[in-house]
Amino acid sequence: MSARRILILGPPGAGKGTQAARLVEELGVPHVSTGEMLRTAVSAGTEVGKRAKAVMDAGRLVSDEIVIEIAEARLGKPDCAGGFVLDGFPRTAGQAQALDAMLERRSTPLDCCLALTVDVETVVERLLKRAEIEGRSDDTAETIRERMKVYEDQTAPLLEHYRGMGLVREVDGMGSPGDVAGRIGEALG
Ligand code: B4P
Repeated sequence: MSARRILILGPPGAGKGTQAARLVEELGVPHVSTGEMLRTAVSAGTEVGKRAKAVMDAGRLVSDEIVIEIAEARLGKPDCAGGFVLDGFPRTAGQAQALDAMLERRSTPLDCCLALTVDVETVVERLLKRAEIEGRSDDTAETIRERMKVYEDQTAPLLEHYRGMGLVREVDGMGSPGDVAGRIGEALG
């Protein structure tokens, strides 16, 4: 597996976080999840966390300004020099432009964009199940619908952007996490 700078794109509940956790283990690179970083900020009650909480609970996107700043800071840390798995960033055209510029400045382009495909009903089921287990405040039926809509409107168009760069490898995200991980392994070669 030669790819080391990997982006995982997919709708909420597609398994991005789940697969990213496996990949980082295998590759020995950091897992960069803006969702995790924002949840940590919310729990710690930081200024960013206070601004992000209501937006996240409503299933909407935290502002580009905040997210780009935390992503840039994380990707600039020394442990990202040898690669990273990006999960949940970018989610808007503005974030994608910022990421492109940041990686270009450092001459460290993305190697691959894994696009996880799933059917919406399955994803809603997965997230409702997670709501029972983890009690995440943005996993209610209403918020999940809003997050799906936001994904279709703002994030799905990024696939075309990365397709244009020749980076997209589509992976079927249905089946068990192990099945999906196997397909990702094949896609990465
Ligand atoms: P995220 O944390 O990125 O949340 P997510 O889209 O729901 O994906 P996640 O990675 O958690 O779920 P996964 O698919 O792995 O973002 C949360 C919020 O933060 C956003 O709504 C937004 O408000 C904010 N945010 C984050 N990044 C942002 C950005 N860049 N810009 C603006 N705002 C931002 O897994 C879902 C569930 O399915 C899990 O319970 C898992 O165990 C299960 N699962 C996974 N794979 C499975 C499989 N194959 N079979 C069965 N279950 C499976």
